[in-house]
Amino acid sequence: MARKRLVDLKDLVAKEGLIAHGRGEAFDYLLGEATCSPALEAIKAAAQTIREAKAPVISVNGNVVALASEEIANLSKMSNAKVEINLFHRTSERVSGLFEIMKGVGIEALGVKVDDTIPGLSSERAKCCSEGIGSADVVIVPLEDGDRCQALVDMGKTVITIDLNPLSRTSQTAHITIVDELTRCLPLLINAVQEGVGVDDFNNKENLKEVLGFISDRIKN
Ligand code: PTJ
Repeated sequence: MARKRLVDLKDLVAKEGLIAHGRGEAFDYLLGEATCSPALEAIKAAAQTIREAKAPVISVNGNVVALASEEIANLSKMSNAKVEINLFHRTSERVSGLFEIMKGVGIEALGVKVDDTIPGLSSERAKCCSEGIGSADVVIVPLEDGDRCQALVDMGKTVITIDLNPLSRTSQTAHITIVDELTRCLPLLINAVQEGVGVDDFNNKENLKEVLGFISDRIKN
């Protein structure tokens, strides 16, 4: 299903996005194509952080819109988070196509007219909006690349990511990493925000170790 959505929107998904998707699928097989218990803990921590945020922003790229525009819209509405289109392979056609898809699910996304930059990034992905990522305190960046995640952390943002690879630089750099498939995880995250769940204590490095332990146990058994 997820693959079908990507192929249907192939003009709006970067070629590299299809490669990224394949990488994700490989890790999803290792996870048993199910949400593992460390991911459930990370979802609770993310929900709490999103609820407590003053200016949360969901940063979306081509893959995220293609796979999960409706779920992103629901999360945005549930949490009052703005949605900003922020692309690695930025073209005006891709930005306006993705903007229209988000509009179709009731979201007026930022990112069409950019007036700010993410310091430390040389490429197009540095372009952002001052009323969005530029002034956000919490940024949710699913399927992110490592450099941009690091740059957001360096800006002082609290960064939440969703990434099937627990070893990716993004997973290792974010404050909260949900190691789960995007479309499987978002409904759980939306419920967690709605129900007000949280955690007493969350340590991302320890959580990632637990995910690796989970994968290792699955492979051995
Ligand atoms: O749309 P653009 O131009 O901004 O391009 C976006 C790409 C895909 C190029 C950009 O996000 C990228 O390069 O991503 P990476 O560095 O390949 O990282 C994507 C991460 O997401 C990888 O660690 C994958 O394992 C993971 N991933 C892929 N599909 C999913 C996923 N994680 C969760 N759910 C998925 N469906």
